[in-house]
Amino acid sequence: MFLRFLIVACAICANVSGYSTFYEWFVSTTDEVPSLKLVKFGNKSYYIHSDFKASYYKATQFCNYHGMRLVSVMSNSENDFLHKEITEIGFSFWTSGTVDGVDQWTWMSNGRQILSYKNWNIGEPNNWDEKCLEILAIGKWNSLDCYKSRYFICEAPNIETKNSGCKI
Ligand SMILES: [Ca+2]
Repeated sequence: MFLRFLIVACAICANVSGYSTFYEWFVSTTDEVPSLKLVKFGNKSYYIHSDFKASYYKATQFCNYHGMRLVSVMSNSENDFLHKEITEIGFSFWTSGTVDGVDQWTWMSNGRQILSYKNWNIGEPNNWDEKCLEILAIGKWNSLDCYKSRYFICEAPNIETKNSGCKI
């Protein structure tokens, strides 16, 4: 009796919230996983996160939770692409760049030292207490206290479809 009441109540509830049948409501709960809006450039996909600001560490955690990593900017063309994406938003964004104890800046997401391509703003990096790298809305890089709150960019390799390259 109680089970019947529960099913009827759920059916009514589902109807009120926009589902025409209890079955539709029941099935829909399994396929409503929110997905991140990605933009692609080269062999990477990016998530430009501007919903809330976070520290470098929380930004890293967010990207990892979603199967991504905080962005590493490996070339001028990649920096230009990201600059165009963030300039309209008008704020700076965390990257995975950070500095170790011997003043060597490194992209934490891939372990590569920042050597061949750099795009520091004039006078940067400028403060030993600023150990994380943000990309400014103007496209230049700034060293910043890792605990400051900023928007951030996650990246992931493009996923190839299983049958890519197959001829039909
Ligand atoms: Ca700085």
